[in-house]
Amino acid sequence: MTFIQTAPRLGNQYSDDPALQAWLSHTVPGEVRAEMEPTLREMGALAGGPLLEMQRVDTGREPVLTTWSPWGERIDRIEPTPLWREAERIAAELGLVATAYDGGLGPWNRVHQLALAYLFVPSTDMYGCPLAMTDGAARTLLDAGDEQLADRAVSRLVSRDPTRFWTSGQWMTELTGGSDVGASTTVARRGENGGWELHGRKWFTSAIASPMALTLARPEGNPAGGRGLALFYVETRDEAGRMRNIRVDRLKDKLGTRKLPTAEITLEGTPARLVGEAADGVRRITPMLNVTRLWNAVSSVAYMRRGIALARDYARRREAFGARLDEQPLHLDTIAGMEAELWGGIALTFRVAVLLGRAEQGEMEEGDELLLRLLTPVAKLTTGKQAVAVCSEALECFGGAGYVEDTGLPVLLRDSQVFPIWEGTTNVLSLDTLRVLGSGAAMGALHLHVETLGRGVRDPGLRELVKRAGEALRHAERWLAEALERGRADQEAGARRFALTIGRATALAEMTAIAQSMLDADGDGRGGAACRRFARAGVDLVVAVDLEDSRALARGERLNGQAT
Ligand code: MFK
Repeated sequence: MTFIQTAPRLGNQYSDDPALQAWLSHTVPGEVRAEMEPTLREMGALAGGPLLEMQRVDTGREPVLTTWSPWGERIDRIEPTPLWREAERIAAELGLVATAYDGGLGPWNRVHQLALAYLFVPSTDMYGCPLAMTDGAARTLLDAGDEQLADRAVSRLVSRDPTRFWTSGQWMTELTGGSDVGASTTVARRGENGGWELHGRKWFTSAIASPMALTLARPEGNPAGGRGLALFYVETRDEAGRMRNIRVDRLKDKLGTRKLPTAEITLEGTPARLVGEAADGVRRITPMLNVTRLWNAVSSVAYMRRGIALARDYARRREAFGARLDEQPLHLDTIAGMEAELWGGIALTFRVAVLLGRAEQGEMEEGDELLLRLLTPVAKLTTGKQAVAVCSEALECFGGAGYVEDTGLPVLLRDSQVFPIWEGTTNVLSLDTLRVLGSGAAMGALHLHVETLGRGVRDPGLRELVKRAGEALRHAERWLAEALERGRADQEAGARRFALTIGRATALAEMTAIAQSMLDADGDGRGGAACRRFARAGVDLVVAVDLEDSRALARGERLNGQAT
């Protein structure tokens, strides 16, 4: 009989996940966890069952932009795929945004919400993107203290009723100002009725089908740069469903995230409402940036987890060279390395969720504010890189099948490649990390945090590892001070290695605390195994690099001198 390979299968994505289980069990107080658990279990079953099946059926479908009606009217209608329509309903009903705002768990609401998102996002082909922006818009509008907008928009953004629920877009990127948002050229003018109208071209507008968006524009007469921009609220369609002076020029033909309608649009006098003062737009939109960066980190670890879950299951089903893959040392070694990265990614990312949760409930402890500001970009940039590496490895675990479209595997890698790019590239966020550390106070808060984690670690092997995390942080700090003496260029050139060291060292310290708690609870050494494995892959990445070498290599120019 012809041999047919069994495909990988997924079970309940909550109960089958040792890394998430370990983090929740050893961080969240028991009574709080008991409150969260039923919804996490429900979401885990959905994500590994009916939602996964819907995703399979939706394979290959993409949103459709219809520019003109049959009778010549410009309509710019965007039709999402069936999976995305269903994802929106589920997201509203199960409170994927709302849980952060109306949950009953106080400072743990964020952890609860983002654990739900972690389970949900990989089975919806990145429906986390509109949800991230929706959450970011709610946070931004609440922080702005605009009561009318809170009534009109926030009540919908955080609604659990699918008929009221709105998602929000975030329109920042322009042709001139990609990462450099301050270079944006969209102009805001007063219209005939005295209200603001926006004119300009937005080059990358994700989730363009959303009923509202937050965007930046420069009120006429304002100075150049980010301070001259202002934050605006836009409702995209009028009562009759027509676009409000917004032309959708085309949808982007992207490498991945293809269910997500990302558009180029032209604003042709779009009515808008100013949020706050008519200046300092970049600063005003930073709550949105920070919330979406955290969602990005959560989605990165969620994609890592999905790749591992598939590879792990397949390894049980696949035989080659006379044995199942999960009996073969090198294959086990490969998956173990991926799993250790996941434990580290979860520990780092959910620490940020804990901090944000406390901040939102006004329950911050000393140093929390600095830690939150520092670890948000660090978690985003660290996990973005991890996700691409782990998803790439996951495909390789399937051999040739991982490279074949209708297995549903290649999309994991294509989608994960977005994580290091959008919401601030690795380099932009590394420079942001330098900016945060400018005062020196944030590094002090981080040392204190790692020392506090270390004080609870008693196992000798784990103590060595938490010591190593502390040493990596001190080395990074010394490098920063020395690089500053050598000049700004030296510091900027090393910013990525520096930021990744902060990320990996913090993750390792967090992991040792979980590992100790696991040992104490019932002698389970898996946490320790994850720490050892994670540490072996490298924690301290700071090295001295010659700027002249970089210049010659990057520009392809001749370098006079001898190899040393
Ligand atoms: C699955 C989930 C993923 C969700 C994805 C959603 C899809 C969205 C698709 C997109 O990718 S949207 C576009 C994303 N674009 C970016 O993220 C922009 C990347 N660039 C930066 O982040 C730059 O660092 C920045 C634009 C912020 C630099 O702009 P400026 O004009 O040079 O601003 P400046 O002077 O550095 O900062 C202005 C103020 O904001 C300063 O405060 P002060 O006015 O008090 O001095 C900064 O300290 C402050 N600031 C900047 N970044 C901040 C911040 N404050 C808090 N948090 C931050 N992150």
